[in-house]
Amino acid sequence: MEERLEQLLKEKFGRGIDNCTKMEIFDALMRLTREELKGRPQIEGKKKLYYISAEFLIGKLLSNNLINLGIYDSINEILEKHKISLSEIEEMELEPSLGNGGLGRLAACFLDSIATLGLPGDGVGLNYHFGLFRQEFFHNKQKEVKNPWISENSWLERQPVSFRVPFKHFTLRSVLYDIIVPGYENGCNRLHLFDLDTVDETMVGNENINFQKENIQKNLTLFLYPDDSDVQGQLLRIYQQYFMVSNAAQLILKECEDKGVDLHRLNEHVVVQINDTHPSMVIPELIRLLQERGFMMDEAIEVVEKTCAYTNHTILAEALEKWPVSYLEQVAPQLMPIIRELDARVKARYADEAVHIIDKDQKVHMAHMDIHYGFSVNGVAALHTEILKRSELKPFCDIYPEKFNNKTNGITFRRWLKHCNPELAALVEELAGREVWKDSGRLEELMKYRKNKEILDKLERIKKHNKKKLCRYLYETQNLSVDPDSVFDIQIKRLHEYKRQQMNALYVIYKYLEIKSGKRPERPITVLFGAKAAPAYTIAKDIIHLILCLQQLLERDPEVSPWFRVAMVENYNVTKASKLIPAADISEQISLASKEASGTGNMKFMLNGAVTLGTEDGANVEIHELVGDDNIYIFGKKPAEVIKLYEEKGYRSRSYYENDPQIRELVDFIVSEEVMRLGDPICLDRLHHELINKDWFMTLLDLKEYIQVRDRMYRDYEDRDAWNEKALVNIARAGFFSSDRTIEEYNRDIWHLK
Ligand code: 26Q
Repeated sequence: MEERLEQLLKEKFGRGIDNCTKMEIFDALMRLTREELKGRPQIEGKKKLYYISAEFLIGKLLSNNLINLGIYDSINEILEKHKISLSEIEEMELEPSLGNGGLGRLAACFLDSIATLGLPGDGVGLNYHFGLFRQEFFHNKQKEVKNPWISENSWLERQPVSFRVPFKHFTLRSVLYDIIVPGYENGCNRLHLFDLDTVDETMVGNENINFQKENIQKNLTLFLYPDDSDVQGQLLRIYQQYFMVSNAAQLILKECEDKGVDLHRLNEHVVVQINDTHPSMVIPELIRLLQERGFMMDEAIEVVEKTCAYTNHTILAEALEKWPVSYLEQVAPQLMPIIRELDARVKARYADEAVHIIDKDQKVHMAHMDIHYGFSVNGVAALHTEILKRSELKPFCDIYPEKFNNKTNGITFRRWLKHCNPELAALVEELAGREVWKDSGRLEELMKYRKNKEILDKLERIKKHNKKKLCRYLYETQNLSVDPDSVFDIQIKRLHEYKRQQMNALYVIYKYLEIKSGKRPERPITVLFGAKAAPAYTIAKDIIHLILCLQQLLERDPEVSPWFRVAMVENYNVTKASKLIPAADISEQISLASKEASGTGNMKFMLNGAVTLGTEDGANVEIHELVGDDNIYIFGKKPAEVIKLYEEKGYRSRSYYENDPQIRELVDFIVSEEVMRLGDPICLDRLHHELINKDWFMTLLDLKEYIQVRDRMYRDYEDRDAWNEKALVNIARAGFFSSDRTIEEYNRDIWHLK
C-alpha cells in the first residue's frame, strides 16, 4: 500500500510523501482508493433494488471508503510514520452538496447498509452542480451562496450511458455519473447520478443563487430544491423530477433488457423504492415506457404495481406534494393520459374524494398515486406509522391494510461512531468486540459496565477530549471561544417551526435573564445550533436572526459570557455534524409531538453518549422505551393531546402570552431594546408577532415544562457518575438504531432480495 502511494505521488508530482502538500497526498489517496474500489466485486443477484431519491446526503467519502474497504488503519499508520494526520488530509475533500436533511442522510445510510449486507441495490438521483446553497452569516442573517462541490478530484465517474428525456417543448439528453458505494468489508453497489449534457454553470453569478428559471436546458441540474415560491420555480421542480424518474426508469429497463429479463416479470427482477413523493412520477413513466414496448395498459399497470414501494417521511400537510394538472401538461404531457387513467380506475371504485389522485381542483396528489399503485407504504418510526394509519392516511389504510408497514429509521454506525468518534469506537470495540460493526446488538455488552467506575470515567474523558477538539475547530473556523468544561447542549437540524428552535431560543433568553438577576448556573453552559433555513421561509430565517443576535448579546456581556454562551455554526452539514455530535452532552429533540416523523440526529447523539431532552415524538418514543425513564428527559404534551388540539382548534398562543407573566417576559425580550439594537427590527417584530398571534407549532404550550426539565437536567449533570451511567446506557441500547437492522427489515418485508 505504501509503495503504491509513493508511486502515485512520484508519477504525478515528482516527489515523495515527505515533500508533498496535503492536497497532493489527498489527491494520491483518492486515486489509490478508487483503484481499490474498482478491484472489489459488484454485488449481484436475481433481483435488484433501485432506491430513487431527490437527495443523497453522502458526506465526505474518503475516510468512509477507507473504513469500508478495511484499509483505514494501514493508511493511517503509513501517514503517521510520516507525521501526517489523516484527519487533516480528509479535510481537503469537498462535501458533496446533494441533500438537505434527514431524508437525504437516511438514503446515504441506507446505501451503506445495503452494500454492507451484500444486497444488490443502487441509488438513483440527480447530480446537482451547486446542490443545496451554502450558508453564510452576514449582519446576523443567513445569506445563501452557491455551493460548487464538483472538482477534478471528486468520486464521480462518467459512464457511457445516456438517455433522451422528452418534454413538451424539447428533448434533453442525460449523462450518467456513478459513485461507487462499498459495503463495510463487502462488495460494491452504485449511486447513479444523472446530469444534463447541456448544463451551464455560468447561469449563476458569484455572490448569490439567482438564475433564469426558464432556461431549463441549461439549469435543470444546477440546484437542489430551487426556490419554488413562484410558478417558474414550481415548474422547474417538475422538470427536475421528471428528468430524474425518466432516467431512472430507462436505466431500469435497459439493465433488464441487457440481462434478457422478460419485462412481464419485471417485479421478479426489480424493486423500486420511492423516497417520499419526489420520485412518484416513476410510476406513470414506467407504465409509459412499457406501453412503448408493446404492453397493454392493464398489463403495464399490473406489473408496475408489483414493483414500486413508497416511503412517507412527513405528516405536514404542506409537504405532501400536489401538482396542478396544468403544470404537468406543460412539462410532460405524455404522462397525463396515464395519470388520468390511473385516477379513473380509482374513481370507478371509490367515491370518497379523499383517496382520489386528481382532486376537484385539478391537482394531482403524488402520495395517493404511490399508495394505489405501489405494493407497500411505510412510515419511518412506530409513532409516525401509527399516525399515518389512524389519521393522515386512514382512508387508504381502510382500503389496503396489508400495504401499510413500519420501518423505524436507522443510521450507519460505521460513519456515526467508528469514523466520527474514534476514541469511543475503540472503547466500544474493546468492550463489545470488533464484530460490533456488523452486529450492532453487541453494544448491549456495555450494560455490564454501568456501575464500573473505571469505564464511566473513561467515557467522561472521551467526551472531554471530543469537546476540546470541537472547541479548537470552532475557534479556527468561526473564531468562536467555547469553554470545554461547560455542558454542551446541542440542537442541529434543518430550521423549521415544528422542530421548535424558537423554543430553545426562548430558553436562552430565560437563562440570560436569570444570570443577569444574579442566579448563576452551577457550571457554564454552551448552547450550539446548526441549521439552514429554506431561502423563501421567512419565519425560519427570522429565527436564525434571533439566535445570532442572542449569540452576540451574550458574547458581549462580561457578566454572562463566562457562564453562558450560544453559538450557531455556519453552514451546518454532514462534516460539521460529525464534529458536533461526539462532543454533545445534551441532545435537543424538541419538536411538537406528532410532527417529527422520526428524526435520525436523535439516534446519532444517543450512540455517541449524549442524553436526549425531547418530546414524545418520532423515534424519541422508541429511544425512551429502550433506555427507560431514568436515561432520557421527556417533556411536553403527548401526540394525542396535540392532535386533539388541532382538531378542536383549541390552541391560542395569545392566551398563554397574556396570562403568564414569565412567558410574556421571554417573548417580549425578542423586541427588547437590547436585542433590537443588534438586529433588524422588521425581522424581530415579525417573529414576536408570529409567536403571539399564530404559533402554529405551539411553542408556548410546552415552554414552561421545557424550562423546568432542562434546568433539572443541568442539575443532574453535576452528579458525574450518575450522568456517565446515563450516557453508557444510551450507547449500550442504541444497537436497534443501526441502519443494518432497518435494511434487514426492508428486505424481509418489502424487497425480498437474495
Ligand atoms: C415538498 C414539496 C415541494 C417540494 C419539496 C418538498 C419537500 C422537500 C424535502 C418535502 C420534504 C423534504 C424533506 C423531508 C425530510 O427530510 N424529512 C425527514 O425525513 C427523515 C428521514 O425519514 C426523518 O427522520 C425526519 O423526521 C423527517 O423530517
